[in-house]
Amino acid sequence: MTVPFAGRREDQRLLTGTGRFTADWTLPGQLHAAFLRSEHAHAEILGLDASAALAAPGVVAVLTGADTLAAGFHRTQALLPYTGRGGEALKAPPRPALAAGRVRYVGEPVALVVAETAAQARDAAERIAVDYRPLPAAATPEAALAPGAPQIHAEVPGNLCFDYEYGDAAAADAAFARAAHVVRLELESARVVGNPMEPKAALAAWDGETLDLWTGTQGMVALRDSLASLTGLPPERIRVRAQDVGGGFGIRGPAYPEHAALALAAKRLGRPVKWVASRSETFLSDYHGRALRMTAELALDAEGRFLAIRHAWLCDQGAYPVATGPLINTLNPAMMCTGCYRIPVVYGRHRLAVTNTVPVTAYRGAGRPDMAYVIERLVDEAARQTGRDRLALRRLNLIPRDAFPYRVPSGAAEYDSGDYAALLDAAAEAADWAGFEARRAEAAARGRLRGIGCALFVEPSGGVVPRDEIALAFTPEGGIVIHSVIGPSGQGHETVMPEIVARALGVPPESVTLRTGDPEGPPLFGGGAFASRSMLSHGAAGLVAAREAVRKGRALAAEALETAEADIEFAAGEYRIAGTDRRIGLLELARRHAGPGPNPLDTTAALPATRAFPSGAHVAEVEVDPDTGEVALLRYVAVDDCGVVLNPTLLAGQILGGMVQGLGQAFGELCAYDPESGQLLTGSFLDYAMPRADLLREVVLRERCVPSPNNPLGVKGAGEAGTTGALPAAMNAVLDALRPAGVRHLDMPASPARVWAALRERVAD
Ligand code: SMO
Repeated sequence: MTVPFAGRREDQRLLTGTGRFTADWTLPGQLHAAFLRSEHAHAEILGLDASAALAAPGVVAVLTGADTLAAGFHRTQALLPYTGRGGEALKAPPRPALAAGRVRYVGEPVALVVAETAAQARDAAERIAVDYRPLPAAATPEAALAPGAPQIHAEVPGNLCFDYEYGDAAAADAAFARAAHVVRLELESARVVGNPMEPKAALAAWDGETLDLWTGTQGMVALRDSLASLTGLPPERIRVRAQDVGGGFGIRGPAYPEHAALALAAKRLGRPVKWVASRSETFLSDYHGRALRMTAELALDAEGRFLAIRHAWLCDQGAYPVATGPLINTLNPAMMCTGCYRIPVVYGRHRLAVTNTVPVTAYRGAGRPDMAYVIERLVDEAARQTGRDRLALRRLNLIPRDAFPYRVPSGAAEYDSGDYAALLDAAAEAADWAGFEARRAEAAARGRLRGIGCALFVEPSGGVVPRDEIALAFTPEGGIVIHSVIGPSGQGHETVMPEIVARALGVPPESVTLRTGDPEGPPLFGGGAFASRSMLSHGAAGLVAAREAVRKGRALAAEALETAEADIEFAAGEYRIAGTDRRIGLLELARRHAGPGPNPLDTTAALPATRAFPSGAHVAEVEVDPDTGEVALLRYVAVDDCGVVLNPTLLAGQILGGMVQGLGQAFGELCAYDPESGQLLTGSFLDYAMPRADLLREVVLRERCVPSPNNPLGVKGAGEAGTTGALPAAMNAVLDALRPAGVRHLDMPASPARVWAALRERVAD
């Protein structure tokens, strides 16, 4: 039965249970796998006995680190295209597909069992006996960098894998020396778990010499190249396939050791091998996010003007630096290091440490929410310490709208366009900021602590890979297929990509469909759906391709209409001889040229990657119950400049989704390790508080678009803006509520327990 649905094109399939996620793929003769994982944070593997597992019912094979090492699947995956302090490159140790000789975090894959059923594989994995010699572990970056800390990798002396700096240290020292006020904050953006709805899963099969890998991905090429670097397999021998992906968020970007181990098993056994992680396994083995300690200092003159800002970050990379992990802790923050403010001098130093914990990579925002968080908390603190109004202090220091393109003093970025003052005004108005003190008084009469907080941010989107390619294929049935490696995971690309192309071609959107990750399609290069980049990369490439198809059609139309090409004009999907009613539709023209081979209108476009800089002003209003520490988020206003709006429904979905993900971190999510043993303490939803629908009451979303001049669509990106604004807006509101009660400091998450404790340990100054 077909249910009529007027929303996104993909919703018909997803809402009627006919989506195809990784676990839904089944190949003839497929086997099932289970991983045995390390129970130690750091240990030597003295011996491994798989004989009982091999004798268990249904078991076909057991692979260990010896096998993956012999196959050469222990390679260095993470590289940075630039050096840090003292010209030193990132120290990247090899990443084993299965641990050989040593385990470095709880959950690291040690052995792979392949059996006829998944239950048999799981049962047999428990029969593997591993003889471990436990080693001292370093479960925090402070512990890892301390003198005498256990050495986690021979390649990373002192466990410091990268030491990055930007800006001008001497100029910053001078500015701080002559400042009228200096404000300093130490904050944490604690480790979080991505928790996509779809757990990690993969199905590996070999077709001759080529690996087919079905798995959750944010981009077929990105995952392919990452897996190639992990295994040494040539990229052209890997085909990454996916139809539906249940959440990406950054952690479905890079390849995992499980992918490599499954690939090897499938090759050895000559049969497809499938693996689906449990939720507990997802907690223990998906890349984690954030894990940052941040110190920031702001220097102000006597009038409240910002003179300089200094950042010092300590970034936990986990046990292995992963492809995107180091990048997000260096370049992304350096591009945002002065926020929306005209601060002439900056210096930042970010130290990246390896620890005996799950590796950390990009997680929605990838360094952006953290930098926005620390800057906006700092500005609020500066306002409080200098006795200034929070909004007035911001307005005094904003980058004005006529200052674009604006070069960030770190030199890492040039902001394309924006109107930050307008965002702030619109947000303050929509939030009724002016009427807040009356609401605070009314709440106080009820014994409640009410607070309001705002956050302004500007963040990078796009970039990451050199170019993005799109192909348009005109089908014999009279439709158009967009081939892309974009890697959607719920954003609505199947709806918006055809809209972009259809609009440019003047054809009905229903005649255009998006096909991603189609191995039979043309070979394309391009980045995936990360860094809020899909529309300004693939979307804009779609527009370029559509325009090129129109251009190609002119000569064919001239021929069909028996006239000179110069006489042809194109509008509303039709070629016409200027000044006459003789015309032919684009789709009709394509149909006439349909044949067994490619259509002459088929087009491939490559768009060099560009960046844009979305910005926003978010306001949160909260009420705290001082008896329980419970925080109610009463109202949230988000005013965003994401550039040109392509589809308002999808934009709202992106902003809302990002916002809830950020609010999850602000109010509940925390991935905790025992600092001594390195055991993961929050390994299930019983211990790890995900946001629920009742978190949100009233939400107001507005946009104030300033088109980006950097791409043909004028878009700026929206995938991470909600998260970037949510952390600082929410926490500034909570601190505003708690300050009258004497609380000066609070780290995320503002959970009832933490808020309650802070109210009892209030620090007067
Ligand atoms: S955190 Mo993202 O997928 O750049």
